[in-house]
Amino acid sequence: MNKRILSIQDISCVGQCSLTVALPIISAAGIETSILPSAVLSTHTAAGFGKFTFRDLTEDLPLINKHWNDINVKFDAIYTGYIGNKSQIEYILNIVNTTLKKDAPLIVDPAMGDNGKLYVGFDKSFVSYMAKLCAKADVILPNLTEAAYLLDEECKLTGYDKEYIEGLVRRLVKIGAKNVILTGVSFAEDEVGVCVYSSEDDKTSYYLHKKIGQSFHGTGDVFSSSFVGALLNGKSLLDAATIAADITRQSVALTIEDKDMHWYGVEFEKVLPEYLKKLGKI
Ligand code: PXL
Repeated sequence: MNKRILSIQDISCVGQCSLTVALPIISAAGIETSILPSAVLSTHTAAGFGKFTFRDLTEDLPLINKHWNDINVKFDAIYTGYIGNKSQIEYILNIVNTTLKKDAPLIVDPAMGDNGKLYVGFDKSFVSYMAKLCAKADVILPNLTEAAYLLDEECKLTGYDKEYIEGLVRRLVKIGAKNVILTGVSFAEDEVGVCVYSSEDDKTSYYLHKKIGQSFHGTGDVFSSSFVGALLNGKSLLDAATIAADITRQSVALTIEDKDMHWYGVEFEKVLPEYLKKLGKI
């Protein structure tokens, strides 16, 4: 029987992020992907699209959960991303408690900021709620900005060393998360990658690769979704993070190669065959 995951994040109708990324990538990995939209937006909220619509679905969350509980719907994993507002976090914790199978993983991408800043619409109080969700997670996938906000620390984006990174991941597991995949780690100008930390064996590993100068919106969602699909296919934390980093980097490279490229997200669709090869599916 196929595994079934629930992904909770917004639908940005146009913008190549959140559920429009998670659904195709995790489905391609052979995992049935149920979704729970936290909000429906006309586009994502980053600069460039102008004034976006935002339909908040907070009230629907407990109703959907009640129906699922009535018919005993259970999931083999839950993966959360961009959450519409802090009051949704309590509902999501309840969904996790009542629908996640015993010993099944909760994977949390605390998608709330980048480049030292929180996304539009979020504040420190939202961060404290997101920290509560991270506390219950088997794996969290913050970038450097999100890690610093979760710890209520000053955000260092450059000029740090391994000691700083390893301190960050160890302080993050003190919040409660069992494993941390920290993204956007870079010790030299021409490289970037991930730090993988498992609290069980207190071990940090790195996967660093050549940096592509241009950054794109939605790469965090491509990374997290590819990671989740690989993890649920039995890959280790480090192997899943390595596959996800490669898929994200290749998506960026192919987007840049496209002379009619769009600016708002990456053309991850082109890399799906490569993803399936890495998972040993084709
Ligand atoms: O990629 C993260 C993300 C998801 N959803 C929405 C966003 C963003 C980042 O800005 O605006 C609506």
